Amino acid sequence: MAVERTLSIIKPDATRRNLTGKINACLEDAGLGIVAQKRIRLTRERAEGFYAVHKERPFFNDLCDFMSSGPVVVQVLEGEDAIAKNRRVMGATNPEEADEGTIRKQFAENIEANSVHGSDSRENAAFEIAYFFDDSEIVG
Ligand code: IDP
Ligand code: MG
Repeated sequence: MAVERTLSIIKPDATRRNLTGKINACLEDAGLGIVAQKRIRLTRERAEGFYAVHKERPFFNDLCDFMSSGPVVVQVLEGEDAIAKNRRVMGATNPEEADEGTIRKQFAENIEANSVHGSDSRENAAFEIAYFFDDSEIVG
């Protein structure tokens, strides 16, 4: 296993409920370092660009509305096997199917408002990190 970086987003349902600190604690307790972080409000267009891979999916429009409905916290996580590790800590997309102890099991409201995003591959992690961060903003 290698040290990797992955893009994480704390979604509007979670920032609205003041869950940023609790979610960050889950990430850090799992051994993921938060090496960059900022709270921003996505425009509809920026959300569409981020989720472009999903543009043919039936939930795309609702998802882009949701992701631009309030503040998000975008962050770069770093650690051994960080991409897969973060996906394990997040839990399944649908919180009803998520394992006990995962972020989505503990905090998600539903399959759309599911509190966190995490990159699913090295290729997507590289694209998604560059979508929000300059190299100079990432301090490992
Ligand atoms: P992931 O976030 O677990 O990787 P994806 O399939 O990549 O799941 O979907 C991206 C996001 O789109 C999900 O996190 C969720 O917010 C939303 N989403 C996925 N599937 C559905 C659905 O069936 N209905 C509504 N929203 C969905
Ligand atoms: Mg995904």
